Formats: sequence, C-alpha cells, structure tokens
Amino acid sequence: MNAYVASVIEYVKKKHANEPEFVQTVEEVLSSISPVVDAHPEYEKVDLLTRMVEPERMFTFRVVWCDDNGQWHTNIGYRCQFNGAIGPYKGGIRFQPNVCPSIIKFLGFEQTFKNSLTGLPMGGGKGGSDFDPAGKSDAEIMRFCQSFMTALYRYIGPDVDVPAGDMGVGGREIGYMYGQYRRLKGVWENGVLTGKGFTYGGSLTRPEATGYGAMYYLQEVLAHEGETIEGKTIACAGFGNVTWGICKKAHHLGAKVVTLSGPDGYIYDPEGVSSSMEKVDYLVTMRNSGRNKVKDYADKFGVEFFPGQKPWGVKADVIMPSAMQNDVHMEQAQQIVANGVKYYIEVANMPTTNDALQYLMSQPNMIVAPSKAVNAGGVAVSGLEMSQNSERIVWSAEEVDEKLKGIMKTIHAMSVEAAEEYGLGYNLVAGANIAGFKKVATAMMEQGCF
Ligand code: 2IT
Repeated sequence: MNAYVASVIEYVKKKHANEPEFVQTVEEVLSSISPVVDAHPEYEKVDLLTRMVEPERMFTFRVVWCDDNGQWHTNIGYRCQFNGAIGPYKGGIRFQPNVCPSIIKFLGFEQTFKNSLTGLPMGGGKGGSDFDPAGKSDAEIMRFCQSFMTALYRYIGPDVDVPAGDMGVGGREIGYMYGQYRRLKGVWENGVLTGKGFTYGGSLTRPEATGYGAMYYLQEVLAHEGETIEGKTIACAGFGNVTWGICKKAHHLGAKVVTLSGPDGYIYDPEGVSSSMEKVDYLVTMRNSGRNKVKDYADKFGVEFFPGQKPWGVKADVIMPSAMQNDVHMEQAQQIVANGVKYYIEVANMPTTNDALQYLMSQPNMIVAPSKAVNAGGVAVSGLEMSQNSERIVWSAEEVDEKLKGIMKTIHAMSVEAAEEYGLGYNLVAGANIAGFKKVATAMMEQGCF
C-alpha cells in the first residue's frame, strides 16, 4: 500500500479510535484508492487525504419534544456536511436509537463518493437523531420532526445542504419537516429536501429508486457475465423501502426474492415475495404498522419464520444485504461462500465488515458489488428531484426511470473502467471507490487548499 495512504489510515485509527464505523469506512475506501495516490504525488504534497477524512462541518443540536402523555423528551440531532466540493451537501437523515457521531460520519463519508458516482452535482452529507420512531403516534412523529427542523433549518437550503430520508425517515417525516421549514422561512423552497410527496415537488419513482437502481445495477453485472435476471433467486434483508423497491422490480423482471428479515428474525418464501404484488405491497403494510416484525409476513402468507436468525445461510443465486451496516460478518460470509453463491451485491450502506468483504472479494468465483454504487440510484433520483424543483417542472415516471437506468449503467461502466485503468480487472469495489474519489479529489485540488 502507498505509504502516505497507510499513514492517513493510521492517523484516523488513532484519532478516531472511539468511532469504529467511521474508521472502518475510511480504511475500506482509502486502501482501494492507493494506486491513484501512487499515480498522483501532488495529493500527498498538499496532504489532500487528511483533509478528505475530516468533515467540512459537523454539528449536534438538541431536539426537545412532548409525547402524547405530556412527558418531555430530549434527543440529540446531528448533521454532518462532509464534503461540498462538487455540489451542495446531500444525504439522508436517519432516526434510530443507535445514531451517534461515528455512524453519521461513516454515512457522510460514503455519501461523498456515492454522490460523486451518480455524475450529478451533489456533495456528501448525512444527519439524523437517536430518536426511536418505533411505537410513536403520528402526532408524536410530527412534533419530533417539527422540533428537529426548527433546530436545523438555518443551516440547510437548496444551494447549501439538501437532506432526504434514510432509516426511520420516509415520506411522512419528510412532509412534516418540509412543512416546518416553510413555516419558519416563509418561502416555498421545495428544493430544500428530497423524497417529498408528489403534491409538493416530490419526484415520481423516488420511493422505488434505491431498489430499482440496485436491480438495474445487478442486471449490468449479470450481463457482464453473460447471464440474465429472469428466474434468479435473491436473498434480501430488511423489509423497508429499499427492499420493497427490489421486490417490486423483481416482480416485473421475473426474479424471485426468497427472504426478508427484521429485528425479530427472517422469513423464507420459496415461491418468492416477488411472486405477487399483494405480497410486495404487504411490506408497506408491515412498515406502516410500526411493529417492526417480519414474522407478520410469515403469519399472513403461511411461510416459515426463523426467529433470531439472519437469512445468509439460505441457498440463492444472489445475496443482497439490504438492511443495515455490518449485517454480514466473517461467519456469514463463509456460509455464503460454502453455499456456492456467485453474486454478492451490497445494498445497505456498509453492510459487510471489512474482513468479510476482503474474504468475499478474494473468492475466485464470486462477484462482489459495493453499496456505494449499487444503492446510488436513491440519491441519484434525489438529484433528479432537485433538478425538477429548480426548473419548476415535473417529469413522468417513465422519464425518471429512463434516467435512473442510464445512471446505473454509467456507474457500472465507470467502475469497470476505473478498475481496469489501474490493472485491477473486474473489481467493482475498487472501481467504485476510485471513480468516486477521482472526481472529488480533482474538484478539491482545482478549488485550492482550504
Ligand atoms: O444512503 C442514501 O443514499 C440515502 N439515504 C439517500 C440520500 C438522498 O439524499 O436521497
């Protein structure tokens, strides 16, 4: 490894020893881009990498809200404006009890390179709160979102920072946050958030975009291997928005999603969750119920439920970890390899531990695709939502879908090309990191040191 790259990784490990997720993503990305730094000694001259691993700005704020029983609660809100070299900061807001600086920073760092890959002018950002939306009433969610936005609104804007949803934040939460932004600012700047409802500037296809994009990317990978998606079995995780989009597209394309997971375990549906739209749409019902239990699917459709287990031991053609970070550890990776799986397609942000990822990538018969490329369709359509908002126009679902397909195709092609340029073969992980990094690095260098 390039000595300068190694020294920056060491620095981050020491400096941020209490931020394990952030250290993990820095190590993964920087080790991939080592050959680029070899080829560009000017990066070391200005110590570009140390600058790149430090967010431009990150802040916390208190979010005070009152529950339905008149009890007051205080949560911590975060926004990390990681890198604005190529466009306004852009990235989701996550509401989950485990949200902390390390998780927000890892997501902001990943987002920077992901957004770069989309080819659209968006910098990297991320935010959230340790608020737990599970079991909260609609009125409680509204009050929390309003309080969150009251603290955040001065620091965002259509040309400054454009938040969106992530885990725990969907269309409803974005609506409440946008309503509060409008109330406070007295302007109708709907370009300030993406993932909005269709009546006030949301883009058609945004809810499906991450899942659809992942499936389009998978199709590119299969095409590269001379295969097609029809009839392929897919093991998925989670049952949120992203997994719903995957199942819906699998239904259209004739692929079979056989597993879903939740905090309570996983379900196995041999006929396929994607076999009917009734099943696919039941994911939305489960999510809206706020129960957060995937067992409900097993009860409803009479399939097997495996309490407390993850679906990675299931035999499938394609594994798509689409739930959360660090879902697949070494033990599960070994099981996946033992099952003879050929396609390991990450979907959630950083779903694989670094050792498991290295192990999977070292398998001669396995193709590994990284989440920052595979799930980039979500933020790409957010970028298209921003374009529509600033032009005051509305594109049809077909127009958005066509553009999304094109973007996913380009991300795959760019990654292939970037890896080949450095003699790495069909290495989608390194290719995505290199292609994403190069654009941000060039923009930072051309804008001068700060
Ligand atoms: O991880 C992600 O890319 C997102 N949560 C979506 C970000 C966005 O701005 O649409």
